[in-house]
Amino acid sequence: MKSNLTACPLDCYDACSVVWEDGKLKGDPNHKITRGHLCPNLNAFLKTPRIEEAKLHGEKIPMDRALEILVQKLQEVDPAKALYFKGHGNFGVMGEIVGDFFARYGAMATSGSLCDSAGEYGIVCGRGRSRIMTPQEIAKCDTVVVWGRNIDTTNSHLMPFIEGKDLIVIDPIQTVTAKHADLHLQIKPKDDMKLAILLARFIVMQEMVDEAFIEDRTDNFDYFIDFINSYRVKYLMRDLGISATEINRFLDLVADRKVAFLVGVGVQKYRHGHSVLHMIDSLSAMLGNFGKEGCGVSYLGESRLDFSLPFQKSKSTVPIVNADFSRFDLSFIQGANPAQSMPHSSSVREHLKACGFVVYFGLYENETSELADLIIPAKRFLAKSDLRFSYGHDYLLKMPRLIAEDIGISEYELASLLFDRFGMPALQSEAEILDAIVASNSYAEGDYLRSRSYQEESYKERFDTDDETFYFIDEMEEESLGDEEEADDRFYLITAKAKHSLNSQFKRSRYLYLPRSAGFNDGDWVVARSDFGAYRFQVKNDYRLREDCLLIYSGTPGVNFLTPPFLSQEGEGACYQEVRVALERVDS
Ligand SMILES: Nc1nc2c(c(=O)[nH]1)N[C@H]1C(S)=C(S)[C@@H](COP(=O)(O)OP(=O)(O)OC[C@H]3O[C@@H](n4cnc5c(=O)[nH]c(N)nc54)[C@H](O)[C@@H]3O)O[C@H]1N2
Ligand SMILES: Nc1nc2c(c(=O)[nH]1)N[C@H]1C(S)=C(S)[C@@H](COP(=O)(O)OP(=O)(O)OC[C@H]3O[C@@H](n4cnc5c(=O)[nH]c(N)nc54)[C@H](O)[C@@H]3O)O[C@H]1N2
Ligand code: SF4
Ligand SMILES: [Mo]
Repeated sequence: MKSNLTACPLDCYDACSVVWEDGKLKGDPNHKITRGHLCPNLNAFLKTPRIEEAKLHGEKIPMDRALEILVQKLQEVDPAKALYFKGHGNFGVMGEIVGDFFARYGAMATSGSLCDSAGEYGIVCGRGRSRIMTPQEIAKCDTVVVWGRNIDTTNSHLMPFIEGKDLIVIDPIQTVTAKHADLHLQIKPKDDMKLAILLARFIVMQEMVDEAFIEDRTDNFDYFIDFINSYRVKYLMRDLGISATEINRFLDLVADRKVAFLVGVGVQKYRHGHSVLHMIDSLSAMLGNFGKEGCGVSYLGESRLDFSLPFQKSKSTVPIVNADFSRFDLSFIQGANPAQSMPHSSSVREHLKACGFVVYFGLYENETSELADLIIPAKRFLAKSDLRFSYGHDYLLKMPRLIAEDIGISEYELASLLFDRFGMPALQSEAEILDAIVASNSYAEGDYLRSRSYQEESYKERFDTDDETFYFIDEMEEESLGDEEEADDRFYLITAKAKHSLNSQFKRSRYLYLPRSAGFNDGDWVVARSDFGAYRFQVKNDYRLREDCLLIYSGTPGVNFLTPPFLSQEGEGACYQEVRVALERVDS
């Protein structure tokens, strides 16, 4: 491997290969997927001011002292009353070595995710495992259906792979991709289940079902048919506000074609998020659209499939979505900004204030560092050794230490110190740990490493379920179909990802975006209010929105004051969009 090659450490589908040259981060032109350009987020990385010194209750202290205080606090508290809370501010695997310490120490950790776990649960129900549909495979399709994923913003390196394809976009926002689509179904948020069932009904009526696939590869199709038949076409069409012309156009674009469904987290930020992914998978399966060239459903895939990672995990966990910091005497927060990113911020902040001792281990000052008792600055990825996987492609990327730096401590250094101070066995060296992970399931391709579990046509021979067949969705909790609540003239809240921020890192939006029909001018101030809280925002008009929707980008300060603390029905996911919002005009 070239000595100046590394990878972007950020939580992103693309996992770009990066060249470190003359003190600059540059795209690696030789990487087959990421092809040389970097996005605004990594471009902002070196310019972003970071925490340079440790702090105790807001006062700067030397790092040695901060580490002593950490050790002492850990000795004082009952391990069962300590929480280890990890985010993915840095997507490298070495972050987990700190979790290994906390597992041995006896702390609680978190389960589920703030991100994609509801959807992943639905995929596992149907296919057994969530394999990545790689960009190389996506490139072989005829038609792309982009469903609740904002490719141009969150996954921009995929764009060249779908160039020239017939394109359908299903999104309540007229995204850049939607503007170029052959068909854009601008449905209401949370209506995906209805739409997918409606499309499935038409696929049956128009005799487009792949009978051979159903016979050979699936088991419970009859139950699936009973399930979709329990919803009336007339009702679905009326409620979706969709025309027969639009449905026919959709069917024309997928009939006898190789279809890549590219689904993102947008569709599953609801209680029934697992059912949506299971239903979209079922739609693809009834068309026989798995295990063949260019066919399948791409979601945030299981990046570490079949790799062995030697990190212990805590046996006792609390769901991350509504983890209550106030129940703990010590919370150790690493690579995350829960005071901003978790739903229902008002309670999260109260819980953090009521926690005995909050340690924040991160790169940047943010809402969480403000509430922390002890701040421990992390080292940047350039100054530590690591390895990362991708949830969008099948490469793993080495991130060697490229510079020496005095600021901060690496995850490995911190874990080594804690292992030592708590009398645990000495750690293997960083290089040994990383080499063993690489060796466990990858092969070299020139300067790069790829996963051995990559299958050209995923699920070609078998699905990963117990009996190796695909399992259709055949039931759902009753209230899950969409919004059956009583008439509610409040806005739907969309909280999508922004181009210039990576969750709450880098250049964060401050605005609430509105359709012009809402009657506000750019620069007006409003209080946005939901059943869960309120927050003051400045507004901007956005012509891309439906009349019944508001957009607040996910890193926007205050967005999660509006969102509910619910857990999804399955998968322990967050339900950021299970909410309606009213606006009240206020003076600036
Ligand atoms: N620039 C940038 N890139 C990122 C990130 C970032 O913050 N910034 N974050 C990274 C992370 S952590 C993740 S998980 C991924 C997520 O990336 P994506 O999966 O693309 O997620 P989102 O941007 O949340 O939502 C995608 C789309 O879903 C639409 N949507 C919202 N609600 C619904 C709905 O009910 N139905 C339908 N059909 N569509 C809906 C939104 O309008 C949006 O266009 O992106 C990663 N990449
Ligand atoms: N309303 C709403 N809320 C959302 C979402 C949404 O769509 N809508 N999306 C959710 C999703 S998909 C996700 S993934 C979460 C993300 O939420 P979080 O995991 O909280 O991610 P960030 O807000 O990006 O915070 C990451 C922090 O990691 C720290 N960090 C960066 N690099 C390093 C490092 O090398 N070492 C250490 N120790 N720390 C580091 C930085 O200080 C940064 O502040 O947010 C969720 N929140
Ligand atoms: S954030 Fe994503 S697109 Fe941007 S450089 Fe990193 S991996 Fe590439
Ligand atoms: Mo995420």
